Amino acid sequence: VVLAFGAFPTSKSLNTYLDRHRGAQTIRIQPHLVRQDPTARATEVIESDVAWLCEELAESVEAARDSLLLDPFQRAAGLVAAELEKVDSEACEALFVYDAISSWPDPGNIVLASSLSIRYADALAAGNGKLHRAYALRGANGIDGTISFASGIAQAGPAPTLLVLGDLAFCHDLTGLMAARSQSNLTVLLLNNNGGGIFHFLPACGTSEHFETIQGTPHSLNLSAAKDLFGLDWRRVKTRANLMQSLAEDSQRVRVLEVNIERQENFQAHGALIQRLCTATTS
Ligand SMILES: Cc1ncc(C[n+]2csc(CCOP(=O)(O)OP(=O)(O)O)c2C)c(N)n1
Repeated sequence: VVLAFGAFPTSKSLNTYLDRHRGAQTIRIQPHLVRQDPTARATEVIESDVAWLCEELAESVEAARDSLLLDPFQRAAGLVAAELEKVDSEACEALFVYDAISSWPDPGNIVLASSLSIRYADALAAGNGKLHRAYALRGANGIDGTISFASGIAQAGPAPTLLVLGDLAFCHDLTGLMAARSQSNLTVLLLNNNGGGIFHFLPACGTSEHFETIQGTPHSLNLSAAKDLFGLDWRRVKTRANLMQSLAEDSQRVRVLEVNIERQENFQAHGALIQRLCTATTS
């Protein structure tokens, strides 16, 4: 039985997994009856206040620690975490994201931009036992408004806030730095791969001579010029050790840590990393 709460999930891995188990009884629980099931998996829809229903269910359900799902997932997460400790690649954006989130203070906020940032965190940094509040913004279409969003979260309280985003999302909301610049509790991990890194993960990548113009969209801007414009603490981070050093240092201003990895190189290193993690969890 699958209980589905809230909006339709965006995670491709989760959707693929749920599609593989279409035979399962799937009950959607949502506060209204507006259809939220584009792939028609639900066998039933219950209109209810979600928090109230969860509380009521919790009263009548006996918690089982030896869950069929939880245990294998936790075992796999443990194996992945152990393997990640041994990986020393410097060519993989995901590992910079993993390091930053793993070392981020607790309690703290993590803001994940659309595109690869949220996928990296989803793949590698889940369940590290820390009290992190994770935020993501769909915006009007995905990569818009991200810096302003993170600025609002940093302003809402003293907790240290880490924003992870790509260079196009950064450019899209550059003026968000106007509002953000007084937030010394905000750190921006900028994954600058000079364009849309996510498109290298699509099957269409490399099939057309127009790929770079239409999807890669390199801008070749010197983004660190924003340092003077907005009075930022800007550091170019070349290695994962550099990143850890920079994170450990105090900053009185908004801190931007810029990582530069070439898109195709990142794509290949990422594939090798995932392959290695799969092997570690299945062998
Ligand atoms: C406002 C908006 N414009 C365009 C898109 C289409 N889009 C999806 S991902 C992406 C690339 C984003 O590049 P970047 O922010 O640098 O992140 P990366 O892909 O490198 O992780 C684009 C342009 C979108 N989602 N939202």
